[in-house]
Amino acid sequence: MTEHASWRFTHAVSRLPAASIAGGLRAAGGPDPDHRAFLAEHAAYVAALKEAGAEVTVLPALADYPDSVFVEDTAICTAKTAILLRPGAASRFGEAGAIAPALEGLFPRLIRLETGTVDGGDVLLTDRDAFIGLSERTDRTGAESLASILERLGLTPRIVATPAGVLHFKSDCGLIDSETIFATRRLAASGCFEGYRVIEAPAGEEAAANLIRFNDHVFMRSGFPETREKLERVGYSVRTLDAEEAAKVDGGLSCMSLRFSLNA
Ligand code: CIR
Repeated sequence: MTEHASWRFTHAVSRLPAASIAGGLRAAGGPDPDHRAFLAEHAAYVAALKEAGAEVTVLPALADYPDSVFVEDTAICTAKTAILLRPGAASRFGEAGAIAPALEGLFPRLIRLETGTVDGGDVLLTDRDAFIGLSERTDRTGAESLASILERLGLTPRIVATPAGVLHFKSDCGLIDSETIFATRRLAASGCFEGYRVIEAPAGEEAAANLIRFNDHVFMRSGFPETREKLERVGYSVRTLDAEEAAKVDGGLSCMSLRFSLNA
């Protein structure tokens, strides 16, 4: 990919949370998200991306798919090409087909993953590499199939492990610039980020690891002061966003958008 292509973006796609989000998947039980509060969080999220320079397409809510607000899991977006994935949870598989028309309208080319399962939350793109985390949602067949597509698009695939008990690879990490990844200690300790500078999430603030870099800012969840301080100390411009409702159904900031550049 071109320089800074993994965090210099012109566009984003998101989807409004449906009232059915109360039935969203979650590993550990816990309370349902409040739909009204989720809508407010989502509106603030979209506004922040717009402020950071994105043209944002906000798709309508899909009542039939409780987790469909988490659009990241349906596709991988690179310059000029979107790859439609095969989400690993049965209740989410149809979300990819549902988002296809919107992506077809934006991208000159749409490629469909043909085999296995992959959730976009398991894929971290840098300017040169594509980390694909094997997880409960992303199987080896899907990972290898996606790897060969991404290789043809000029990225070096690195199929890696997601720590046990962690939903997605990117639940535990996020890109903060072309050479730097923010990650939990448990993920960083696996050595998977060899060749990159890794900034570790402070102990107790692992839930802040799912952050996103969008143009000039790093967006992270509010409520993690040590993380914020750590990132600001090394010079990043940090913006915090509430994601309490998303977190009730195991979502974070990266999951609520597809981010890409159509000018590359
Ligand atoms: C799920 O379990 O699939 C949703 N409740 C949460 C998905 C979060 N997506 C992401 O981290 N990319």
